[in-house]
Parts: sequence; structure tokens; C-alpha cells
Amino acid sequence: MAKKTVPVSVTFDKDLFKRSVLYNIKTLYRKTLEEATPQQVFQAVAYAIKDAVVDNWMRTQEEYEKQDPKTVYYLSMEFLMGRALGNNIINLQAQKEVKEALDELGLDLNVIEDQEPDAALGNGGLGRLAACFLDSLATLGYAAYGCGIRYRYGMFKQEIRDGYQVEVPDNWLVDGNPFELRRPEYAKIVKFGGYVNVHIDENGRSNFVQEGYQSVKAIPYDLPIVGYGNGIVNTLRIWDAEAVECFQLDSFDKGDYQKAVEQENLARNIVEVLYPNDNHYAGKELRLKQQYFFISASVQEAVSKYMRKHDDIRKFYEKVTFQLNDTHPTVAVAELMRILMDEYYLTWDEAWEVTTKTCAYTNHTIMSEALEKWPIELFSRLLPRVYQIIEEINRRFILKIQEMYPGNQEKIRKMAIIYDGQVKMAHLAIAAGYSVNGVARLHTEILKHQELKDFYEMMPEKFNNKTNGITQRRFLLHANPLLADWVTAHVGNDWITDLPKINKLKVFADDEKSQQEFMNIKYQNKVRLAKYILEHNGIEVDPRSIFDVQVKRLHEYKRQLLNILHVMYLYNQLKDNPDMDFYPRTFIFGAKAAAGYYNAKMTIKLINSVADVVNNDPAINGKIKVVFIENYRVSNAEIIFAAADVSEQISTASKEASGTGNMKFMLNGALTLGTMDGANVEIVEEVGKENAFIFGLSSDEVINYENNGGYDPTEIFNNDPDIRRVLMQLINGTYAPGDPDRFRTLYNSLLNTLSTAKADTYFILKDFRSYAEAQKKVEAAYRDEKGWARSAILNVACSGKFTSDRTIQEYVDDIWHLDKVVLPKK
Ligand code: Z57
Repeated sequence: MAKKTVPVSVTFDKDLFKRSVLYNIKTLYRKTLEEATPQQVFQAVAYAIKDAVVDNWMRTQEEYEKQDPKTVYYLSMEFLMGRALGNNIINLQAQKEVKEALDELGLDLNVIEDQEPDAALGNGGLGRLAACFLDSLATLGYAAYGCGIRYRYGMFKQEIRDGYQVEVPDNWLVDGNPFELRRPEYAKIVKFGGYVNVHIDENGRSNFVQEGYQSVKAIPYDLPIVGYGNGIVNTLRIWDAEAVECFQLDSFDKGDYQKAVEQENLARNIVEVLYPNDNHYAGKELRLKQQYFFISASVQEAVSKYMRKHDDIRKFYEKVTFQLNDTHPTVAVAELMRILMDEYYLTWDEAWEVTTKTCAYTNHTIMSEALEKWPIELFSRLLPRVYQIIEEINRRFILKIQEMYPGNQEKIRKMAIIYDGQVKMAHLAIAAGYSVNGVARLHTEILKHQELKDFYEMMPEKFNNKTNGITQRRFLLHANPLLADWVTAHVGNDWITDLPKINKLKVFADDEKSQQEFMNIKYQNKVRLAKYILEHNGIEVDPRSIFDVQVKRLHEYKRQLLNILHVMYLYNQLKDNPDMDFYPRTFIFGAKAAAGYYNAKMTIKLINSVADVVNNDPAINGKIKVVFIENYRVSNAEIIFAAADVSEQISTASKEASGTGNMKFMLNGALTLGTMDGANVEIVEEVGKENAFIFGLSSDEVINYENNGGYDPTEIFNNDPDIRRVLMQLINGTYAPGDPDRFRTLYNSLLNTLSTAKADTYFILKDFRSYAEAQKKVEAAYRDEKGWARSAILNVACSGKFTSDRTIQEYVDDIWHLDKVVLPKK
């Protein structure tokens, strides 16, 4: 066990770093180290690390200038980055030196890291995937920009008051962001509203110009994305909005004054806050403004950067590709067309060729409420020229449909980009993209054969799968140093940049000493989480109990309700039979609900209400504990994954496109308790179904029921007394003394005997028995300590496929065709 994961860096200058920290505290705060607050120490350390990062950043960008590699622009409304300091230190391979240096200064790196606010510019899976992709792109040495929005307020901070979620603004920039760089020299103007005028020029050409518009200035802020151990530093460019200029007091008449004020307000509002909806489209005008704002700025920048080095815009796609992260950035298609035609005077056909060779689209969901459809009234008012272009794309696309399916009105109804007074963004992305990918094998199959069937039949060559992945640098190396060191001691440290190598652990799965070491590490991580829970929740949990964890956004399709109903069922059993054989279990939840999502918020209240009753009932002797971790986010996720025994991945089959939390649990040696949904299918394929607990309807069965009008949950209610008892407890005040109607809506969502509305659309009652049986198997398996350790080690060993390095390499090979960049030796 001599080998440690932390390599010795040859380039990091420890003494320089120490001096830099002290100097920063002096010049930033006019203080000594002893006088500085913890936040000030964090800032000083972060600036010292930034100093090392910037050298590599400049070198990388110089080299990109020289080698002129093809570049991907990852366009995304969300980048859920979490904290940067610890990650940057790890990727600089400077961890050992930094720890030593801070030690010599009397400082503790963990305490310093804890001062950093999470950069929470995202909701959940989609935003975190973007962050993992940036890490992998830099580590693999590909030229890449992340392009997004510098929200003033990121994902809200969740407080739990009286068991209810309360949203508190996330003022993440209050103390300043030491890693960001403001780049006003690259500012761009973005235009909204007005109308389109046609000017005929001297050559008889029609020039379309937007007039009477309001404009906003977009100012980029750059954040460094440090590759692991290769000196590469890429850029995440996020745009801030500023008013174009102060309005002049001398020249205003009433109309101008009004307009100037509106223009100022537009700039003030546009980047104010991240919409906190995951997998749900709210159709708000401001959201469309946000989309066009960052897309127009990003596309303008990509084009002008290209033209600084090249002269033929017709070959743009040879050096640039845009990846659209869901439909949110799809207006890029029309914006690129606009720039190519209106500013570079390409013909429609020329512009279309460039655009369709540049843009590629990733679909992340089949949930119909997540599909973006903008009313044409809103769209054309806000983006008149862009709308005009989309109308023409639609006209030509319909011609193509008619050509392929003569006389088939049905196809046009289902596939048109503009239909029923709406602009359908997914249809635009598919029509204009050269690639359409899903995010797990099952998800892509469902896209091809159900949701996007017509498009697949028309353009099969565009469709492909890219199963998601996660970065092992953050989610093992940083999050779980004990396990990371253990893995390295057994199989060397190649896994850090080549995760499939972790497969060599397999031979230790049956080794008793390894099993003990592994379980001991898991135990220590559970102690770390127990301490966090005690400090943050005031609840004492026993690290010897099974840590059964469901952390993810709160959504009905993810079925946190199934989990907590099952806890209620177990509690009933224990109450009836206090001496029954029962292995102590800690059910851990963490989830934010969209601010306006009533059922989701009531599920949080229910979890906390069950926790109150169960945790304080001496009759069950602490055998069940329920913990709701407040404000689940990237930074505490790192502590949670490391401590999990059981990974709850219990979505209704077909609904979770991939999931990525499932992979983070696996990498940290938790066993999956899940449905055959999303990437769970591939996880089980890698590790073997004997090392996971699979239950529930298959996606085919779910889709079959759905296509035939659903199923009838009342039958289950009538025939299963245990389930009936749990459901009645939702409405008899067991968990809401004095307010028995509190959870009536949740009850109605499952049964709804009063109205004709569909009930239990997520098959919770249908899957309940199967889930309860799987949970019994979990308990039995955990009692066999060696068997459990073996399965857990195998989960770690078989997680190789789920690195985002693999995912990115597949995007490069099949879609982007980027050139690999190697920095010359210094
Ligand atoms: C989001 O987090 C996801 C899909 C969406 O359409 C939106 Br909007 C937000 C998630 C999926 O729900 C996950 O299954 C998937 O793993 C993740 O995106 C990354 O692909």
C-alpha cells in the first residue's frame, strides 16, 4: 500500500506558491495571514493557483493559434461546475505540493476548499454532463469552448423550514470569482425586437435589415478548464449583459426615453437568474431572450475568430463544430444562417450547406413536457429576422417531406418545424443538424423507434448513440481520496486518465484482505457523511447501518415517492412486529424541486414528515432513519457518493434518458437498486445482474401500457392491504397530524378515483411489490459482508465504460472529428 494517487509534479513551484499566497493576502486585503478571514485565505490561495493556471492557459491558446485545430463549441444554457479550486489543484497535479505548502503556512486545504461557493450554473444532469465533458475535452487535448451564460444567480439555495423547501437566491458572486477573467475587448452586440426591412442594393440584391430594435451588449467572462496533467487549459466562456450606453439626457423625447429605459431593463434582466426547471419547459419570454442572447454572442465570436485566420467562410465547418446541448441553444441554427447570409452575403444554399455541416444536436429527454415549443407570436416579435429564416427553413423542409412522402399530410403535421402556431425547436435541430444523438443506448433506441420515429425513417444516417459518462477526476480522485489511493495501490494510477484500467481490480474482489480494506474505507466515508449530516441536519445516523441513497432532482418520473412509500411500508411492518429481523437502514434523500412544481415540493414535505415520525419513535429502536440532506449540490454530492452502499435509480422505465448519478455511485462502489432504464441497462451489462438489484416493468411494458391508455391502479389498491394501508396513511393524518388533507394531492396522483384524469402515470403502485422484493434482497445481500464487498469491488472494477473520456472520444470519432493537440515540451 505504498503507492499514493498523488503524483509528484515536476513543474509546480511550492515556494513560489507560498510567497504568492502571502502576497495576495497583503495586496488584496492589506492583511497578514493571521488576520485574514477564511474566505480571504481562500481567495488568496485561489489567485495563487490561478497564476499557475494562466501560464498554461496562455501556452495552450498560443499553440491553438499555431496548430489551428478544429474546435468544438459546446453550446449550453447550463454548466454545473461546482467548485474549481480543488479540481484545478488536482488537474495541475500539484496536490502534494499545495498540501505541503499550506501545511507549512498552518492551513488546511479541506477547510479552504470549503470556503468556495459552488458555481451552480445548471439544474442537474444536463448541466453537470456539460461540466464533465469540458474536463474530458481538456484532458484528452481537444480544442474546445464551453459557451454559456454568466447568471448573476445560479441554482437557488435550498433551505428546509418546517419540512418544506424554501428557495433562497444563490448570490455566488458576492465575494468575487477569483478564477474568472473579464474580456471586454470581445464584447458583442445582440439585437432584439423591431422589424425586418428590405433594402435593394446597387447590384439588385435584397438585403434584410433589422430596424427599430433594442440592443444589449454581451461581455464575455472566461473561466479556465484545466486538463489533467497535460498542460492544456481550455475556456468556458460565459456571457454577461450590459446596457449598450447610458441614454442621453439632452436628446430624449418621450418615445426615446421609454425605449432607452426598456433597453436598460432588458440588459439588467437577461442574465439575472437561471430557470430552475429540470426536464420541464415553462415557455417564458425571458428564457427565449436568454437563449438568443448567449447564442448570438457565441456564434458571432466563433465566426469572427474563424475569419481572423481564414478567408473563406464557406469552409467554416472544416474548423468549427457546434454541439447543441438539448434544444435550448437551437436558435444557433438560424443565427448562423443569418450571419452567413446577411453579413457574409452567402446565398441560401451556400449558407445552408455550412450550417448543416456545423450544427449537431443532443437529445436528453423523451419527457413531452420538456420539449420546447415557442408560440410564433412571441418568437417573431422578439426575433423577427431569425423567425423569417426559420419560416424559410420550414418551407423547404416541408417540400422535402412532400418529395419523400407525396400526399402524406400526416407526416407534415407530425414533422413540420412550424405547426399549430408553434416553433418546434427539436424539429429545427434535427432538420438542420448533421448528427442527432441520444445519451444512452436504450434512450437512443426509444428515440429512433418511438419519439422521433418519423425523423429516423427519413434521415437514419443522422442518428447515433453516445452513452453519457462522468469524470473520474472529480468523482473519485477528488471526492473519495481514500478509495482513490486504495485503487492506485492495487492497480497503479493509469485509471486517472484511462478508467477501463480500473478493471484490474477484479482479481481483488474475492480477496478477503482487499474486501476488508474496501469495507473499511467505505465505513470511513460513511463516518464522514454521518458527521456532515449531524452538523447540517442535527440527525445522528449509525455508519454501520446500510446507507441507501437517492440524490437527484425531485421529479415524479424519478419516483422519490416510491422510495418514501416503501419506507412507510417498512415502518408499518416494524411497528406491527418490533422483533422482526431487520438490518438497520439509513434512507438518505437529497433533491431540489422546481419552485413551481407542487407535487415535487409536497414529496419533499412528505419525506421530512416521515423522517420526523420514524426518527423519533423509540419503538423501532433506531432501525430506520430517514435523512433529507438540505441543498443537494455538486460539492456535497462528492461526500455523498463516497459514502453510499445502495444507489437508488428507480425511474419509471423509459423516462430517464441516461442518468449520470448512477455512474458516480458505481464508481464509488455502491450497488445499484434500479429499473431497466437509461444507462442502468448498460451498468448492469458491465457489472452483471448478480451485482445489482433490478426490478420493475421494462420500458417496453411501460410504453405498451401507455399506448393502450395506461393501467388501473385501483385494482392494486383493492387487493393489496399493505399498499392500501400506506396510501390511507397519506390522507388520514399519520404524517400530517391536524391536517389530514396535506398529502391529498399526492394520494390523488396515485389513485384519483374521483375524476377521469389518469392516475399513477409513473407506475408506482404497479412497481411497488417488485421494488419491495428487491429491497429485501438488498438486505439479505448486505448481511453477507464478504459477498457485498465482492459486489462493491466489482462495481468499481467494471465502471470503466462510464468515464466521460470515453464519451468524448466517441463524439470526436463519430461526430466532431477534432484534431488532437499536444503541447511541445517547455
Ligand atoms: C436534464 O437534466 C436532463 C434532460 C433534460 O432534457 C433536461 Br431540460 C435537463 C437530463 C436527463 O434527465 C438525464 O437522464 C441525463 O442523464 C442528463 O440529462 C444528461 O444527459
